[in-house]
Amino acid sequence: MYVVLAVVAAIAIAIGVIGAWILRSNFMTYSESFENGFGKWIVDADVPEDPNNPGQPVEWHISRTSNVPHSGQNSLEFFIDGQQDDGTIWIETRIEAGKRSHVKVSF
Ligand SMILES: [Ca+2]
Repeated sequence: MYVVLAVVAAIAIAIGVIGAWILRSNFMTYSESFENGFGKWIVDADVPEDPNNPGQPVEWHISRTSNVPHSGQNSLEFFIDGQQDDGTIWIETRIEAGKRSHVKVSF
């Protein structure tokens, strides 16, 4: 009886370890605290021309700042002049992913 229970327990543990290994291998966490520049991130924008300054885009920037960091000493400040009610600014980076990926972003 004890041998059967031991075998069942060993099989259950093996299934649990293999299952945990498979699930863990499918998850990847990437975080960036911007303590050393922008890390792997690059800045980009799609902004309109400023009608008050023809030929120039509306004022915008994404820069490192020491104001209100979530962690460490630095964070990013996103600014865009919204008076024209248009424009988008962002940071982007490449991530290694499988054929199908579920991405969760938090900030
Ligand atoms: Ca930081």
